Amino acid sequence: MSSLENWTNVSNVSVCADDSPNNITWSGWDANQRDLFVLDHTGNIVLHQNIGSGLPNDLDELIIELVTQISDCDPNLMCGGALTCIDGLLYPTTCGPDNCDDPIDTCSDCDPNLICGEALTCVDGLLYPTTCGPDNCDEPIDTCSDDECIDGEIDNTNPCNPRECYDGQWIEIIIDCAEWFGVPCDNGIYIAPPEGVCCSTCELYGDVNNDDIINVVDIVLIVSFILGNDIPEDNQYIVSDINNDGNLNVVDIVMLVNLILG
Ligand SMILES: [Ca+2]
Ligand SMILES: [Ca+2]
Repeated sequence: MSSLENWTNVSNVSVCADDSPNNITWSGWDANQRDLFVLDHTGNIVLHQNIGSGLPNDLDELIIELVTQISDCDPNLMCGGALTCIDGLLYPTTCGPDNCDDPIDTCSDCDPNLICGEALTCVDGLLYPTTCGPDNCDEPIDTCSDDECIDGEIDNTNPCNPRECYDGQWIEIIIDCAEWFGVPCDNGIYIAPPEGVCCSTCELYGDVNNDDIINVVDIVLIVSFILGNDIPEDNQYIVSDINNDGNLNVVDIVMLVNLILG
């Protein structure tokens, strides 16, 4: 081959020459004069085009794409021989993909032998049955939201188990209600709490206006319920039905009068 300078414009560009008369590459690649070949970094031909009428418009993009395909791994790294799990892929050395190793299997980073607490734990939107979460190879049992909060915030969604935010974490507040501990409601009945309140309240039979006193005001109210002049609230009906027979009538008035007279 002579006059290679003609091809490199007397610069230091690398050139490979196809020895004549065999021209093995020329023949093997089915080349013609002014054919452009582009190879990727593994030697595969990715473009073969005659450029007698100019370079292809997308040549820049093709070259950039090919460059990004070149891995930055180093096959000469010194690596241990241990199987290594990285991003769900199993590699034969401790270097993993940094050593240009190809993965030999899929894998999991978790360790089923970890010692974990039993609390439900939210990790990345998934709920796990132990404090280790996925590190323990636990399968998620539900979705969840990572529970962060602002200090001082109150969550009263469950009034019997309200939560207050302290140090960015929800702290549960334990509510104890008298009824749950068998505290008797003498001469009265536990009335279910309104929405947003945990504990039932002990209300006296006959104390229709719930002022802790049984007197003529309560009699007037019961009479007005019986006559239909007023409609009792649910809890008023319960404490007005003094004999607890499900009806409001003169019997309840008589009993209330007896309660007042002692
Ligand atoms: Ca009263
Ligand atoms: Ca009654």
